[in-house]
Amino acid sequence: MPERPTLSPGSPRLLLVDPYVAREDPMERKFVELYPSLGLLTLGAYLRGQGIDVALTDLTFARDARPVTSKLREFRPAIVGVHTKTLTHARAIEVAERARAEGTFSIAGGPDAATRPEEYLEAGFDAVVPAEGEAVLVDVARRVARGEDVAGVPGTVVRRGGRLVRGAPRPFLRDLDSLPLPAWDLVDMEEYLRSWERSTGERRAAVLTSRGCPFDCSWCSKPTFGRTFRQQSPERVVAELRALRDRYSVNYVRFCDDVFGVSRPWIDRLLTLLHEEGLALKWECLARVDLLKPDLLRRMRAAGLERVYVGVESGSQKMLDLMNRGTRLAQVERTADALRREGIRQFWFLMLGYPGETLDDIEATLRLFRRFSPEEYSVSIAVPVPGTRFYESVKERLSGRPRSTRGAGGRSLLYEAAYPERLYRWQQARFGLEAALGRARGRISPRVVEGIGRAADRFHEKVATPLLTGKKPPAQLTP
Ligand code: B12
Ligand code: SF4
Repeated sequence: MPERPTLSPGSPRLLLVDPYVAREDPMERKFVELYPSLGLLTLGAYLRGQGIDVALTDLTFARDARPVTSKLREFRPAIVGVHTKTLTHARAIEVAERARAEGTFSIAGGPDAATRPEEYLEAGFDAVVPAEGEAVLVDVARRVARGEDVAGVPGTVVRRGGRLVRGAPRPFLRDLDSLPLPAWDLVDMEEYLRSWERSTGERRAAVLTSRGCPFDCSWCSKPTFGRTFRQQSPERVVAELRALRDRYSVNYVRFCDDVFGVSRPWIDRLLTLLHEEGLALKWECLARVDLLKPDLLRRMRAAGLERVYVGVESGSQKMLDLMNRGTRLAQVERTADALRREGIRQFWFLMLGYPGETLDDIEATLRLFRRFSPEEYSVSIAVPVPGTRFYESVKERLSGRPRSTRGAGGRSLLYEAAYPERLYRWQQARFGLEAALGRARGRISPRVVEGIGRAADRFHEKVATPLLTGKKPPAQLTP
């Protein structure tokens, strides 16, 4: 088991909470994607290393937030730290209310609170950390335990007299290798691993090798780490993989980096180490088509790579340029071909409704999709997230706000785009049909598949498009 530092009887106590309740999430019932929050596990390990007594209440497998109150009464922390995502906004607020009822100071961190700290403060949190949490949480925990005010502490936002008081920004941690291994023992790892074993036969865990992303896509929200990019050494990554295998018999890893393998020398070294260590892990990652060169993919496959998530986004070069993706269609084609050749599953992310997109651009995306038939995909409707250039370009035309990044975001139109929402929903259905036809190829006659495809295209052109676009002329929106 991991080493725990000895804590003095007077050590400040801090309770971390993950307010995500999987059974409340309809998507979770369909696609099992359960991993403990790496943010919280890393915070927990770091806080312990600084002499703070930490516990974690993880609601993932719970029915509701009641375990928070029991833990507050049993553990008596000075401070409750809550991880936030848009999806879990309401539950996070409920945790703050439960903390208040027990007289405990509450602090929110993570991507959602970072984007809208004032809402979390108004709803009852005592403080918000809108960035990297390690150093600031240690500072706040010590001050709260000593009964000091935290207003103005670097890295925090609080409310005083109806106004926001922001502390100066804190510098990011320079050396990610200095972070301890995630404190997996703070959650019930066996429950996560069993749930993966039941659905896939594998014992899966998530690993993060870097923080941030050096690219600059116009719609991407990077509330916590901004445009910074830091990575662990390949040696440190292998140490974490070895620990997961030895302690938890993990045999499949999801690398959760925003973009995996940004630096070629780094990934080359990691692949060499994986080979030398003989860890025999299977793995998956999210990467960019411009980085996945065919020779690299061959090496990655040999080192256990099973599946890659790629942000293809659009089949129109004009749209890729408007999104500032920095990728070329030729790179998409080269990568999709190489993935197929190497037998690596590909999951494509596609986006509809970005400003400037016409029906022709959507057709180009559908043609690309048809040509390569990725094994898995997701087609979302562009969501203007506050803080992005996309949001700035459409903020005068908002028609809703992302309440849940799953429910509203990506599935509903939240700004006045070129076409009505029903047109985008119909287009999503066309991708669904295309995927089904792709799967049917090889099982039913190609002539039948082609015939259904042609009939669907005719219906789209003659009936659906005129009906769904109505008479409204496309809005002239450019980012
Ligand atoms: C890995 C990952 C996943 C994995 C694993 C999630 C997990 N359980 O850890 C999977 C694939 C399962 C996943 C699923 C989803 N994800 Co996700 N995911 C990520 C990703 C790429 C990395 C998360 C991570 O580990 N970061 C590294 C750690 C170290 O950072 P961190 O968690 O932010 O924590 C740091 C700070 O935020 C802060 N902090 C965090 N919590 C707290 C608490 C306190 C008290 C304090 C003081 C500080 C603090 O300190 C931490 C350490 O410095 C991020 C993008 C990103 N770069 O963050 C998206 C991201 C978090 N995911 C996102 C989304 C939308 C989702 C889904 C809803 C996707 C979907 N539509 O299905 C689901 C939600 C599932 C869930 N259980 O909540 C969004 C969240 C946006 C939002 N505002 O809510 C992000 C930001 C991506 C994006 N830009 O859109 N995700
Ligand atoms: S979408 Fe991906 S590659 Fe683009 S800026 Fe965001 S994290 Fe980086």
